[in-house]
Amino acid sequence: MVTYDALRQAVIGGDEKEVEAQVNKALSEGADAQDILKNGLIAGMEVVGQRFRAGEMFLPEVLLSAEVMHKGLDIINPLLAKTGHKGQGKVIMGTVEGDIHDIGKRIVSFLLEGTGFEVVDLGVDVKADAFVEAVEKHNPDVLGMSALLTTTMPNMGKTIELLKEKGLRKKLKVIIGGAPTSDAFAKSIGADGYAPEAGSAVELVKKLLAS
Ligand code: B1M
Repeated sequence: MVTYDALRQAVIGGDEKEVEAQVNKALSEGADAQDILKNGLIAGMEVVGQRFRAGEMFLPEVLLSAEVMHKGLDIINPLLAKTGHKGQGKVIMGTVEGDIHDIGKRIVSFLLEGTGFEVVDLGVDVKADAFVEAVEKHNPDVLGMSALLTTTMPNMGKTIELLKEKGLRKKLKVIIGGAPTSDAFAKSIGADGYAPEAGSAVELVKKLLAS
């Protein structure tokens, strides 16, 4: 059985070479790409998040861990795309205008991709009209918006209002997430749902599309 302790430690320690070596080793031992993502890369980042909240890790270390995690993801991404049963649905993701935090949003995107969703990631600092243009262009099942700043949260509501103005709101589900957001906030702006972390975001998307 493949174990991921060394991979998790390499993510936590921000060791790029070791992350790549451990991902390749797991693959050569027959590990499943989704398993590597969940039990190695994401599990490592979860520890980083806990340590950061506890004041045991500092920002530059968090950023380094996120960077090396993405190096690992780069290796398994083509496999995730192959093994994930594409056709679960299409999701547009982005961090709202004025906000450049993207670590959490990328984790949600990768997890959705790993579960078989097609994800169009618009990146960060995405204006309401850019979200709407992307909805018109890609015709997604779900629009996901992320915000990490209390000052940028209102831009989620702005996007939903613009979708309504353009007559697009009823064509898709809208979900939101990011540390300062909440279920109550999602309801107040007319979103269909809120997820506190990446795993529950995937569950939420599945639930909304099944309903
Ligand atoms: Co900034 N920052 N930051 N920052 N930063 C916070 C958010 C802050 C809480 C730190 C603090 O003061 N304690 C604070 C916000 C305060 C507030 O508004 N209440 C803050 C601030 C103030 C700022 C600046 C204004 C600082 C300055 O310049 N004076 C500035 C703003 C820049 C801007 O956006 N315009 C700024 C800048 C930065 C960096 C660039 C240095 C860097 C971002 C790098 C990057 O993203 N590429 C950064 C970072 C790293 C943080 C902290 C330390 C960590 C955020 C993070 O990545 N967490 C953060 C403090 C903290 O959170 N404790 C902080 C790890 C990540 C895995 O978690 O993003 O929560 P998270 O994502 C989770 C869930 O929230 C959820 O799933 C993810 C995975 O489980 N989720 C979703 C996220 N999006 C989702 C979408 C969904 C569903 C779930 O559906 C669509």
